[in-house]
This record gives sequence, structure tokens and C-alpha cells, in this order.
Amino acid sequence: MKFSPHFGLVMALALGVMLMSAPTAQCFTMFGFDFSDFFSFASKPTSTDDVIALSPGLAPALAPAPGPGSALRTSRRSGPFSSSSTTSTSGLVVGFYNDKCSSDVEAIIEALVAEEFDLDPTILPALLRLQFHDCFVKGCDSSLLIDGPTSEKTADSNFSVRGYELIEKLKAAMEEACPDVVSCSDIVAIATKVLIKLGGGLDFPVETGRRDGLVSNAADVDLPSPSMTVAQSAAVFAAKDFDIEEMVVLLGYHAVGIAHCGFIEDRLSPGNSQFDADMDPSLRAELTQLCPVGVPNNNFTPLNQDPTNNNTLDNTFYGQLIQERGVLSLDQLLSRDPATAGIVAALAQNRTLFDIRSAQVMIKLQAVEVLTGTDGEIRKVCSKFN
Ligand code: HEM
Ligand SMILES: *[C@@H]1O[C@H](CO)[C@@H](O)[C@H](O)[C@H]1NC(C)=O
Ligand SMILES: *[C@@H]1O[C@H](CO)[C@@H](O)[C@H](O)[C@H]1NC(C)=O
Ligand SMILES: CC(=O)N[C@H]1CO[C@H](CO)[C@@H](O)[C@@H]1O
Repeated sequence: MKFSPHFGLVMALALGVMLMSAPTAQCFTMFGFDFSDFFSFASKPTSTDDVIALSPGLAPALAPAPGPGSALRTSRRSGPFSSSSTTSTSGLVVGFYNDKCSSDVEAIIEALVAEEFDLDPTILPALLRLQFHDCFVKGCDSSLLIDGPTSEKTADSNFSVRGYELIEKLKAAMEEACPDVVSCSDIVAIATKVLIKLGGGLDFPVETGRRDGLVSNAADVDLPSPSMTVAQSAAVFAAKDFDIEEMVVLLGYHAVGIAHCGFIEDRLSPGNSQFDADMDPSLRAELTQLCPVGVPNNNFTPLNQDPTNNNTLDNTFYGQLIQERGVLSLDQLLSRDPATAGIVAALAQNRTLFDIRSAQVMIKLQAVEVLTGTDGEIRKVCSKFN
């Protein structure tokens, strides 16, 4: 049995004759694997505790100047991150719950998330991916969290998405502190922000005020596939108002976490249409051993093959791409495609640049098509509509 990209089937269904060559539709059937081995070697990353009072001069050295659609770009702030609760055009604010709950919502979430991170640091990549998959389908509205026979999480692309239990646990704590006040969507955003800090990223001010969605359909899931070209993926991001630099920055979150053989093996064997002749030969040798073609397995490998990276959110991932050591096809193409190679090079050279841009673009991701005001609802349980 051979695995294909998990996004493939859904993409093909949802987008019909999309630009990409439809990958063969097969199903992953592996659930409940234990990821703990993978992270057992990881030492706990040092957190960047303080958001440096970043001056406006630190604004991205890379191409795109702030444009429409970004929370950051549209809010009146003095620097890349300001802790003021200025309303952005998304309707979100920093500190939305300050006057709505007698307990400190963010502090409670932070404490519980830190506890979980101590037990299982893989919760960082898990929530990063969960946040992305939620926000890119009907906005950051927790539609991914809904249980049901045809809900979003049953889509093929939900394969190996994890972290649902933590969100439910945080929700229970919120219901205890101030019932019916804190949305699941904000819990996901706050938890992700806390984990980014714990994982070595910046401590950016998280925007809140999201409401939870009322719709969750697997048929709405149209996430990009790792077998896309850079241009195809850029088109998917552009449809969500992210430019190509922002796409490259967001894919930098592949600094942490893992990919399963099903996404890799097509790149390894000569004769296969996805064969990557330019992959670093030593990486190919390792991956060929890990992912024997035609042999069903649940094996996986770090998305970031840099041996000095301890599952921290740093820019070493981009350096690996430059060395032809990308694990996913799309990731690797970023350093080869003339449209993105320069962006990869700049990010590979400058950790500070990655730290700032990855936080800024995460804030923007967390504001995609959010529900605010009286739209949607505040769920009582994150896996169920009220
Ligand atoms: C074109 C866009 C993207 C594609 C095609 C893509 C594809 C993938 C694939 C195939 C995996 C491996 C899943 C597995 O084998 O279990 C993965 C994992 C992951 N992705 Fe992405 N991804 C994209 C964008 C993003 C973005 C924007 C983020 C973060 C904001 C992200 C964060 C992650 C993380 C952290 C993991 C590791 C998950 C874990 O270890 O549990 N990805 N992605
Ligand atoms: C990663 O962890 C190893 C073992 O704990 C340590 O020797 C190494 O210095 C760490 N590397 C980085 C970049 O933190
Ligand atoms: C790295 O990026 C930061 C943030 O954009 C910038 O201020 C700094 O000048 C850059 N450093 C180098 C060496 O280019
Ligand atoms: C958690 C969850 O609902 N996982 C589902 C993901 O989608 C597959 C089908 O592609 C289901 O079998 C899983 O139960």
C-alpha cells in the first residue's frame, strides 16, 4: 500500500479541476501513533521571554511592505508588536477579555499549556498545524474542532492533526473561570501563541475577540497539498490574502514537527514522477531506509533535518532547504523557485528576521476570516455546536 498526500483527495473533490495534478487518492489509516520517541531527545528550548520593544525600524527587511488585510498593518501601532488594545480591521483586539472575566484568561491558559508542553513538547507542532488547518478553512472559527460524521476533522487533510484534547481541557478551565465568555477560537489562538514563545519564538501580543463558527463540513476543506508547485501553493495563499513572502514565512513553521513517509516516499525512487534527483544524497539514503517503497509503515522524520535544531522555532529549516535537505516537496521547491529563493536566503541568514516575520504573519493568520461581535457563538464545548 502506498500513501499519497493527505490533502490530495479533498483538494481534488473541493477544487475539481484545480491546477495541480490530482494525486492518487488513498487514505491514511494510521491513528494513535506515539510521537513521544521523536521528541525524547529534545531538550527544553529556552524561551524568548520578552518581546523586545521592537522599533518600527525593525519592520521586515524583506520585500512586501505592509499592505491591506494584515492585522498588524491595519492597526495603529508604533512597532511590529504593540501591547495596546487598538482595534484592527479584523475586529480583534489585544486583551479582549480584560474586562469580561474576573480571572486572567491568558494567564490561566498559559499555565495549563506550559504544563502540557513540559509533558509533551510535540504539542507545539500539533497546535501550529491545528491553527493553520482551522484558519485556512472558513476562518479561525474552530470549525475544525467539531465532532461529527461529516465535520471538517473527518476530511483527509485532518490526517494526524492533533491537540484537540488540550483545547477541550482549556475550554473546561475557561467555563469554570467565566462561563460562556471565552471562545474556543480564542483559546486556540492563545494556546498557539504561548507555545510559540515556549518553543523559542517571540512573545507577541495575541489578538482576541473571535467567536466560534456554526458550520463545519469536510467538503469545505481545500488545504494546499505538499505536492503542489510554489505557484500553485502561492495561489491558494493569495486567495486568503497572503502574499508569497508571507507564505514562505509561514512554511518556516515547518521548523518543528514531523512528516510521515506517505508524504515523502514519492520523492525517493528514480522512475517515480515525483523523484527528486537534486535531494541531498545522504538525506535520500536515510529517507529511503526509513520509508521503504511499497511497505506500509507509520514512520516519520523531522520536517527540519538540521541536526542542531532541538525542535525550536528557529530559522535552521531554511538553511536545510538551501542544502537540498527539504523533506516535503513544496518546502524544497521554495529554495529552488526564483520567486521564493531570495526570500528563503534572507530568512536563512537572519534569525531575528524570521522571529519577527513569523510572529507578524502568525498574527495575520490568526485573524483570517474571523467571526466577531454577535456573529457565531461562544461554544460551551469545543467539539459541539451549542
Ligand atoms: C502549503 C502549505 C502547507 C502544506 C502543503 C503543509 C503540509 C504539511 C504536511 C504534509 C505535514 C506532515 C503531516 C504528517 O505527516 O503528519 C505538515 C506538518 C506540519 N505543518 Fe504544514 N503544511 C503547510 C503549511 C503549514 C503552515 C502555514 C503551518 C503553520 C502555521 C504548518 C505547520 C505544520 C507543523 C508544525 C507540522 C508538524 C505537525 C506535527 O508534528 O504534528 N504547516 N504540513
Ligand atoms: C541541542 O541539544 C543538544 C543536547 O541536549 C545540545 O548539545 C545542543 O547544544 C543543543 N543545540 C542547540 C542549538 O540548542
Ligand atoms: C536581520 O533582520 C532584522 C529585522 O528585519 C534587521 O533589523 C537586521 O538588520 C537584519 N540583520 C542583518 C545582518 O541583515
Ligand atoms: C479525529 C478524526 O475525526 N479523525 C478522522 C480524520 O479523517 C479520517 C478519514 O479521512 C477519519 O477516519 C478519522 O476518524
